[in-house]
Amino acid sequence: GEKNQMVLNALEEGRIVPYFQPIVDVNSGETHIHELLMRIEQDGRIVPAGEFIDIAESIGVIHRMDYMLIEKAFKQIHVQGYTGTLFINLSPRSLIIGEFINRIHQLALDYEIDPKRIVFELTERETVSNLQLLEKFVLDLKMQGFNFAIDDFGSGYSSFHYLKQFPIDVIKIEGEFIRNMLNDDKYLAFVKSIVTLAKSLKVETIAEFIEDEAVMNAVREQGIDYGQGYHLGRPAPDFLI
Ligand code: G
Ligand code: G
Ligand code: G
Ligand code: MN
Ligand code: NA
Repeated sequence: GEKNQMVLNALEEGRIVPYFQPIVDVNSGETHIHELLMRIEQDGRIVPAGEFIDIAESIGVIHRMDYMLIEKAFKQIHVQGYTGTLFINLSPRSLIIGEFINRIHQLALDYEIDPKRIVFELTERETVSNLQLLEKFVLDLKMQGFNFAIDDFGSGYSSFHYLKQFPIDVIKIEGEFIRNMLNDDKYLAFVKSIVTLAKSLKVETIAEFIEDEAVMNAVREQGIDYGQGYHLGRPAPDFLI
C-alpha cells in the first residue's frame, strides 16, 4: 500500500535519519548516554518510528534501515566527537542475519567506536522465529565487547527468558509501569520487584517515560540508576551535551 511505498522510497533515497534522546544518571544528573531512534524525513516532516517500524518489519527491509541508521549515527558520533554511550534498538529480524553483525562490527572499526560504548536493546515487540540463532548472534556480539539491554522489560511474555538466556547488562523498565507507579500500587509493586531482581543480578536499571518531576523523584527513591523521558529530554537530531 501507500505506507509500504513511503518506507521503500525513504530507504531508497536515504531519508532515514538518526534522533537521539538523553538517558540521565538520576543521582548525578549527568547525561553521557543517549538512545538512538529512527526517523524518516518526509516532505519537511519528521516521521517517528512508531508510524513505520511494523511496516518495515513486515515488508522485510528493517535490517537495511537499521544498518543505514547505525552507519549515519556512528558517522555523526565520530564527526561531533561524542564520547558517551549509545543505546541502539535492533529488530531481532536484523540480528539474525549473519552478515549484519559482521557489518556492525566493521562500522565500529571504521568510525573508531569502542563496542563497550554500544548497548543493543532487545525487545519482544516481534516474536522471534529462531531463538537459537538470535542467541548465537547475541553471544558473538557480546564477545566483541558490545552490551545488551532488554527494552520494555515486563511488557512481554519472554522478559525472564531473555534475562536467563542472554548476557544482559541493563533492564529498561516498561514505561507504563513508571508512568503509573505513583497512582497505582500494583505498578509500584512491579517496579520494586524489577529493581530487586536487577540488583541481585547486578544488572543496571533505566526508567522510561519520565514525564514529570514527581515521577523523577519516585524513580530516584526506588533506587533506579537512570531515567529517560520527555521531562528529561526529547529525541533530537543532535546530542544534547
Ligand atoms: O521513536 P518512537 O517512539 O516512534 O519508537 C517507536 C518504536 O520504534 C519503539 O518500539 C522503538 O523501540 C522502535 N524503534 C525506534 N527506533 C528504532 C530503530 O532504529 N530500529 C528499530 N528496529 N526499532 C526502532
Ligand atoms: O520501545 P522504545 O522504548 O524503544 O520506545 C522509545 C520511544 O518512546 C521513543 O522513540 C520516544 O518517542 C518515546 N518516548 C520517550 N520518552 C517518552 C515519554 O516520556 N513519554 C512518551 N509517551 N513517549 C516517550
Ligand atoms: O513536541 P513534539 O512534536 O516532539 O511532540 C510529539 C508528540 O508527543 C505529540 O503528539 C505530543 O502530543 C506528544 N507529547 C508531547 N509532550 C508529551 C509528554 O510530555 N508526554 C506525552 N505522553 N506525550 C507528549
Ligand atoms: Mn528503546
Ligand atoms: Na522501551
